[in-house]
Amino acid sequence: MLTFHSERTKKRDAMTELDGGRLVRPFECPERVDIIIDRVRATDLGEIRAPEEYGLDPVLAIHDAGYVHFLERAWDDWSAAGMEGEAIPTIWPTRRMRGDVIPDTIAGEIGYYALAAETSLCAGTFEAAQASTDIALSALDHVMATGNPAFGLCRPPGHHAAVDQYGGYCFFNNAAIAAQRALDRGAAKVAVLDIDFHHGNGTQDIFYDRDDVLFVSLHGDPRQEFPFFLGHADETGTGAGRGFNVNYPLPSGTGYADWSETLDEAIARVHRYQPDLLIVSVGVDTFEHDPISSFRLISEDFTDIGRRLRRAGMPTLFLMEGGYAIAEIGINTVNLLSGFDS
Ligand code: SP5
Ligand code: ZN
Repeated sequence: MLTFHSERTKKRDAMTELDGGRLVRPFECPERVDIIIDRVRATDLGEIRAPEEYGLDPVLAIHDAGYVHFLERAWDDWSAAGMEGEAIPTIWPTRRMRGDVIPDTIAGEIGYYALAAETSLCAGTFEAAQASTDIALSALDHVMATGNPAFGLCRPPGHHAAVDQYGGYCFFNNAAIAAQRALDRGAAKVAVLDIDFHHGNGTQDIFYDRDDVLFVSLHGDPRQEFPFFLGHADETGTGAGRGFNVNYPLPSGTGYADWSETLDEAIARVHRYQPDLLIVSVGVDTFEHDPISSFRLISEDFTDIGRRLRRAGMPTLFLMEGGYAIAEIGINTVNLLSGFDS
């Protein structure tokens, strides 16, 4: 299958992630892309193409304009305010405070727009986020034009990003932006199947009251795992969207026997929906050696996931989300894609 890739995604190279009270080099680093693309080449998965540029219109079809323009200027404002490190929020509009007045200085704005503190803002973040979205949209257009599958090697990832919030390494919600474009270009129904280890809180929230996008997610139980405050099984959608949000929280230590049984259930739900397009939010942080996750999938399991997705028989767009076991991220990702192709 075709892969869409851009070196522009590497413009984000943050120095810091807040992890266990220390500032460490981020798990979500530019080498992730190099390792995956090397594996795509080594296995002859298929042609690698550069994305087209789409500008901000498709981003603004999902995200709040104030949020997008905040991300565009945040690093400059932070530096201009004389801060010495990367941009990290220290206060949020949490319970018992007001969330309806946006502060007008950077230290307050960043708390308003961040959903988590691990993700530092730095120079190049906005450009990389735009490149990531261009990759998703180019891959989408290929699937829509040909009916053939495509892989968007997005980075930074997207599924934690909500209408007006970034965090969990995500800025623009690539899967949501692609789903909306598919609908705008004639699809009637789109399904997003999120198999990243973490719940796709942003994607869920964006489509929570809609029936034209079905969101189905398998993930670590939010009672134990990031993002902690969304992703429970009783979140099934509201209004027109009732019944079109499906969460499968799974316990720490889940291995492929239980995970794949749940995947089959998820695929069956997607199948009943009969979407015109399936978008798979691909995370390989379900791998047994992932440094920040707790499932136990092994490299061969990813090949089997690809095969099961192929049997679902739908036009399919794969978009990269998480996966941080640097040594194996290329093998696991390409196993999934080649399992689909086989
Ligand atoms: C896209 C995606 O996979 N985002 C995940 C964001 C998770 N951020 C919180 C990470 C907490 C890591 N704690 C790990 C402890 C090991 N030192
Ligand atoms: Zn993840």
